[in-house]
Formats: sequence, C-alpha cells, structure tokens
Amino acid sequence: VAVNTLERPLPFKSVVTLVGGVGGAKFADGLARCLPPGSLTAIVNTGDDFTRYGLTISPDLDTVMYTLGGLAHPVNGWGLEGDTAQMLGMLKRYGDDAWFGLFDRDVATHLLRTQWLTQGISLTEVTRRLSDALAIPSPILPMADRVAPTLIDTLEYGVLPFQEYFVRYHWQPTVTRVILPDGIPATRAALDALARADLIIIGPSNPLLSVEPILNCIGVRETIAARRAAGVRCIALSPIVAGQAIKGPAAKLMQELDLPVSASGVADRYEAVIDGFIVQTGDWPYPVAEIGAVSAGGAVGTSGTLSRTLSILETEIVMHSLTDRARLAEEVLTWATRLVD
Ligand code: FO1
Repeated sequence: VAVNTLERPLPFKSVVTLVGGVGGAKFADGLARCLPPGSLTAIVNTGDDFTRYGLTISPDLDTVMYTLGGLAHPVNGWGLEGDTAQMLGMLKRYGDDAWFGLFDRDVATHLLRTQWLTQGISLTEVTRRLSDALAIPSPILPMADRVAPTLIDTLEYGVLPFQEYFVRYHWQPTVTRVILPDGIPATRAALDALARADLIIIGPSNPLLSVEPILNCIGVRETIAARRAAGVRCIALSPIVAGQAIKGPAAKLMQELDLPVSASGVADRYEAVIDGFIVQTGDWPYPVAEIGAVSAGGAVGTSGTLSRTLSILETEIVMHSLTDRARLAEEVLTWATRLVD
C-alpha cells in the first residue's frame, strides 16, 4: 500500500514504537508503510517469552517480524499465513496436550533462535539475523537480552507463567496481580534507539501486559524522559475502544485489577510518559478544546482532577485492513508533526 500522500515530507527521521503482539504489530506495519525504509525501530515486549519442548519462543518478536515481513496469519495475527499443523498432530498422537500452537514452518524460527541463543548469541542479534533474512528494513529490537518473564497471579491457579495464563487457560482466570521482574536492563540497542528518536509512539498494545514490561526495563523511562525534556514527543494509542479491548484481555484484566476500563484509564497508566494520546472518535470523556491545529483534552488522573492537559487525537483506531494500518499511521504521524511545531 503506497502512502505518505502528504504535501510536505514528514519531519521524522527516527521513529521508535514500543509494542507487544498483534495490535502493536499491525500499527508498526502501518508506520513502516508511511516512513522511509529504516527510519522505524520497534522495541518489543519479551515478557511473554518462554521455553516449550526445549525451544525458546518469543511470541511478540515473531508477531512483529512476521507482520512487518508480510507473512503473518491474516486471522490469528500471530504465526505464519498458510502454515500447517503436522507436528502438533504428531505431538497429540504421542499423548501430549499440545496446548501451545506451534505450527510447522513457525518451528524453524524457534529452532534457529534456540540454537543461536545456546551458542551465546544475544536475542538482539538473533532477531536481527532472522529479520534480515526476511528482508525487513525496520530494526526489531527485544526490550531485553536477559530473560524477563511476566508472571500472572490468579485467583484460580495461583501464579502462572504468562503463556499458561494466556494460551493454555485462554486468559479466563481472574487476575489479582501482574508480576514484572525487577532489575531487567533494557538492551543497549533499545536505549540507543530511544536516545536518537525524534518521535516515540506507544502502540495500541495491552498497557499492563505488553507496554509496562518494556517501560519497566532499566533505562527506558529515564531515556524517554530525557528525550521529552529535549522536546521530543511521546504519544500512545489506546487499545480500548468504548470500554472494550480491540483484541485480547486488556479490558477484562483492567476490570479485575480495579482500574477504569476506558481509553482515559489507559491514558492514566501512561500519564508519566506521554504528551499525546490517540483514541477512537467519541471515546474521550473530557471536553476537548482546539488549540491551534491540535486538540487538547484535559483531566488526566484517576482523581478526576485536571493534573495537566494532554493532546488528544480522536480518529478511527481499529485496523481491519492493510489500508487501515497505513491510514492510521499517516494520521498519527501528521498529527504528531503539529505537536512538534
Ligand atoms: N496465541 C494463542 O492464543 N494460541 C496459540 O496457540 C498461540 C501460539 C503461538 C505460537 C507462536 C507465536 O509466536 C505466538 C503464538 N500465540 C498464540 C500468540 C501469543 O502467545 C500471544 O498472542 C502473545 O504472547 C500475546 O501478545
């Protein structure tokens, strides 16, 4: 999809997006379609990574890589289009419950990743090799090279590894706490990308399960704060529309943790890091004033007090097609240029 129909070129040379799985990957793909090759970097959550049958699996890295490579499964959003399930069938024949969907061609990615990690190669370098082989021009960076598992404390099963909560139990257990590991250093490559960024965009990913694991890595919040102090904007997209998650457990989880289940509830979570927020049209509950070309919505903060104003873009944020991805990305980038002016 050819885009960037703008009359003047976008002023961004180095856009960094922080993303998790399917929703974030689609938005990153929209950005990649609007920006010159190589000017987008995706920093990706690795809190969902785990080991299965001895293989190291990085679901969000692979989802972003397959999506940017035009290879993702069109319905699931994760895994490869047209993949087959021969191996899963054989596992089941052996009596294995095979609850994690490892499809045949996808296994090649996990085999190489596992082999290279076993040889002492970093996850950053492994991801570079895989995405280079798939001819993806946008760097895809894991948030950390060290293992950084997110754990989910549940009423029914106690503490679960992330994929057991998400895939094995279809995110149905009641969550009492999301446990992020302490002291995980962000990679040098991720921090360098943020330090060079002229725009930082938090994708429409799950704030608690996908974005906060990235923000929690040592150096990430500090580097974003330093860029913002230098005038670079950090903006985020809501993964919640009309009180419902676009996909996955975000709304259910926020409700279980007693957080307001709304776009503004997500903005509250990001209050310390963002200058602007993008929501579905009609979804911002506070008066939005036009200031120049940029609308400013008030009242960030769960107390309802107007702690500061936040620039708000209201638009169609649900991406059904490739055209939607590119249109949303172009709208967001165009709006962000006015935040900078
Ligand atoms: N998600 C599922 O809901 N079921 C699966 O069987 C499944 C398999 C899978 C295999 C490889 C991969 O890269 C991702 C996979 N995912 C699956 C998605 C993934 O586990 C989650 O979407 C993310 O961890 C949440 O962002």
